[in-house]
Amino acid sequence: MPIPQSKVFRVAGMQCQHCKKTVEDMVGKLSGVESVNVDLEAGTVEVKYNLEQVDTEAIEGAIAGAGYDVIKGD
Ligand SMILES: [Cu+2]
Repeated sequence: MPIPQSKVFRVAGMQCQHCKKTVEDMVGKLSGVESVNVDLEAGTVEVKYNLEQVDTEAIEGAIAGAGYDVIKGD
């Protein structure tokens, strides 16, 4: 059974629809990611994913690889 998980990442530097699409595409490519939703105004990326296939480090890596900074700390 897949274990569904949802997490909201805070991300700096996303400013327009292009940024939104880039992040959604890059994170969405990871296997195990079910959905990606960028909120430009809030500066957040909500990701629904399967814990058994992908972890937060991989997701953060994809966001960083797209050229944006994940803001750490709760
Ligand atoms: Cu942009």
